[in-house]
Amino acid sequence: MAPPATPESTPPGVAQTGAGPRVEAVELVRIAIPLVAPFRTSFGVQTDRDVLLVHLLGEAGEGWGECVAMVEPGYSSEYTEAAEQLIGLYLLPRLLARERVTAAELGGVLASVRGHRMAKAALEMAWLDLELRVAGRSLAEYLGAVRAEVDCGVSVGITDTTEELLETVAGYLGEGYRRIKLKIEPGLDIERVRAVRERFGPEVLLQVDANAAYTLEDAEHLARLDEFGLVLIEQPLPEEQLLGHAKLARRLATPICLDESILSATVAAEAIEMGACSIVNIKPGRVGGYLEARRIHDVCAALGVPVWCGGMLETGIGRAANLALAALPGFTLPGDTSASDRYFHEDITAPFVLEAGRLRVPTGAGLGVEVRRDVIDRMTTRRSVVRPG
Ligand code: NPQ
Ligand code: MG
Repeated sequence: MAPPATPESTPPGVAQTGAGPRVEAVELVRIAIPLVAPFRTSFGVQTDRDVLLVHLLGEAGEGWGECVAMVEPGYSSEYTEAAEQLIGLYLLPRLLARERVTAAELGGVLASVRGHRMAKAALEMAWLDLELRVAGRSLAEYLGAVRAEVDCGVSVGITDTTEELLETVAGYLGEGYRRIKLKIEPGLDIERVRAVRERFGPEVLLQVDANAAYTLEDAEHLARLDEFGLVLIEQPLPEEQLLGHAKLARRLATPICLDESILSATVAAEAIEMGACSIVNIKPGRVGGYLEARRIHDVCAALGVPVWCGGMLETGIGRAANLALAALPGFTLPGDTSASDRYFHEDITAPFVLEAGRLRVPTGAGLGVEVRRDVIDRMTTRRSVVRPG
C-alpha cells in the first residue's frame, strides 16, 4: 500500500476523498505518425506528428490520454519533449503520492505547478478515460453532451499557389465538410480569401486563422477581409495582446475569435468583457483539460458567446474526446474536428469517418475508442514506465 500523503504533497483545498482509480503504472509512449500532406501555418510546416501518449494501468482497467503539444514551441511555448519531462519530473510524483485521485481532483493536485496546460491535460484525459471506463460511462455523457453527432469543419494549410488552394478546398467541400478555415499570414491572405469566395460562392461558411502573425498596425489591411463575409478571424495578434484584440475588434466588421490567448475560463471571461473577442475556440489541451474546457463553454454560454472545438492534429484518442466536448449545447459553430483521414493514412484507433459532413460522438465507456496497440508499437519512438513509490 502507498504511504498516506504527507502534508507537503497535499496542496491546500484538495481533500483526499479516497475515491478515484488506483494507478499502478503509467506508461509514456512517444509515437511518430506521418501526415498525409505537409501542414503549413504562419509558424511553420509540419510533415509528421510527434505525439506523447499517456497510458494508465490501474487495478480496475486502463486509460489513455494524448498530449497536444507539438514537437517545437511554434504554436505556444509548450512542446512534446518538455511535456514528457514535466510529467515525469513534477506531475506524476504529485499524483502518484496519493493512493487515489479522481479526474476532478487532478487540477487541484497539480495547481502548484504553473502553466504547462497541455501536459496536465494529457494526464487528465487518461484519468477521465480510466475512471469513466470503470464506471461504465461515456465522456460525452459525463460532460453533458446533447448531440449524437457534430458538424465538422476543416483547417486548410497555407499552399504554395492559389490554384493549389482552390483544388484543396474543392476536395474538402466534395467530401462534405461544412466549414472551411484557411490558414493565413501577411501577404497570403486577402487575395487567397477572395479567390476562394469567388470560386465557391457566398454560401460556404468560411473563416481564417492567422496564428498570431499580425500586429495592430495591420488593422487597415485586415479590414480588407470584411467584404468577404467571413464567419470569423482567429487569433490575428499575439497571445498576450488582449487589449490589442479589443482595439482591432473596433476596426473590423469580421468577428474576432481567440485561440492561443484563451488559457482558462478566467481569461475567456476577461477577454469577452473587454471586447477582445466575440467567439471562442476551445481546445482542451491548451486550457489544461476537458474540465476547464467545459468551464469555458459554460462561461461563454452564460455570456451568449458562441464556441467551437479547435483541433491539434489529434490521433483517434484526442479526436474522440474532442467530439464528446463538441456535442455540448454551446458548440454552435462547426469545429476543426475533421475526419481522421484529413491528417493520417493510418490512425491508432478505428478512424473517424465523415458522414454527411458530420462525425459521430463515441458512446462507449470512457473515451469510447479501442486503441490499436500493434499500430502504436510500430510507430513508437520512445517508451518509459513510471510506478508509484
Ligand atoms: C490552430 N490547428 O487552430 C491549430 C494549429 C496547429 C487544425 O488549424 C502539428 C500539431 C501541427 C499541431 C499545426 C489547426 C499543427 C498543430 C497547426 C496545430 O491554430
Ligand atoms: Mg488557431
